[in-house]
Amino acid sequence: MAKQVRIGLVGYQFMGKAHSNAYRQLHRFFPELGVEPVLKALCGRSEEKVKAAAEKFGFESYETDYRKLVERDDIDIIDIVTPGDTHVEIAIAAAKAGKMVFCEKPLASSVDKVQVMCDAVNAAGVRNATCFNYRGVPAVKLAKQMIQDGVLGKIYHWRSVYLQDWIVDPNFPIVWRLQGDIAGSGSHGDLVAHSIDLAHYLVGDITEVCGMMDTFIKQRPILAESDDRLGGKASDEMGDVTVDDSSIFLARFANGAVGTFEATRMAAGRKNHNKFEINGSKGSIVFNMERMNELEYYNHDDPAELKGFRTIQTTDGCHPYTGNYWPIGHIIGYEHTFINLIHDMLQAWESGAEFHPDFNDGLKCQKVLDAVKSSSDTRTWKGV
Ligand code: SOE
Repeated sequence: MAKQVRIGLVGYQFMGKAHSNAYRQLHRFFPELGVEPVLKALCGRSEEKVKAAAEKFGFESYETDYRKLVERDDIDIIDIVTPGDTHVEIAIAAAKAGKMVFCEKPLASSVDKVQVMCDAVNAAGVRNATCFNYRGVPAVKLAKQMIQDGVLGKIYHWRSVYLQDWIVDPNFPIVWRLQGDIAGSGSHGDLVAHSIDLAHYLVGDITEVCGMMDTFIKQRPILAESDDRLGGKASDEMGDVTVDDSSIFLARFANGAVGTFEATRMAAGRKNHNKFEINGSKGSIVFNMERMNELEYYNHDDPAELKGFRTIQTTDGCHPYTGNYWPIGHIIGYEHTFINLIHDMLQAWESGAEFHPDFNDGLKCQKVLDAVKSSSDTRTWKGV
């Protein structure tokens, strides 16, 4: 009989859908984990909407005030998937109530705020995790194993682009991800945060940055009504865009590697082009989320006549997570990154082992984000 872990989820739009789906699927694909998530309560401010979402996602109950949710004694983990400006207060309340806290990235909009969240979970001694879901991609975990095993040798270069195009249309409305007071930043915290976390995970700590952040479309229609697919209906009124459209920076790593990072939501034709290349003394790897079931690998030690990038299909059962899904070659998708990350998080929850990415990893990421912003504002290199 699997042990139950009882989930209280705050927020029910795009990420609410992704997280609640992951909890529902987990036990079906990973029965040996011995932990089964139970969707106890969904929380949101509008009773009508949260009730409908709770029914749709399969929650047993709903709450309209997160303060009531965190106090419930039938909940073990508070999962926060609301817009960024609400994370701090909910995380603090959850930690004070003794609950484990799982929170979407970026944790907050500044190092100071994220530090407050870290202090709260540390003071309460509660487990915590940050949803950097791309750590749950089989190819990314394989990349981690290869680097740890020395397959790439000494790492010289990190090169990432995270490109999307969903705000290219100047009439795309100012949803919360385009509002600085809510999201904190634009492509910076939304996209480059993922690349920073992957770089930390795969290469190591970033120590110095030189950044350039820009906003191309400074006014857009004000939002009339949001949907759960990043967009919504535009009104006739115009408003200011208060976040970056594009964020680019150079970085130095503590281990001597160097990196380039680029993120934008204005790259026409690019949908979820979360790509990185790592070059080491013994070879290179390339990953692209748009082809997430593959990892390209170049082995510098191959015989000269056979040298060239090969494409590893990471669907073979021997690759991380994949033995729990489909027969060889039957691919997985975006939603599985959440199932896999939550699998690892709950495995650690059950065993009491340390888990990453935790709030401290979120803080490390935020330190880089803030340093890049400050570098861009002052047009100088900044230490992290
Ligand atoms: C939108 O840019 C978005 O959904 C991000 O908010 C997610 O973090 C990223 O994984 C995919 O794109």
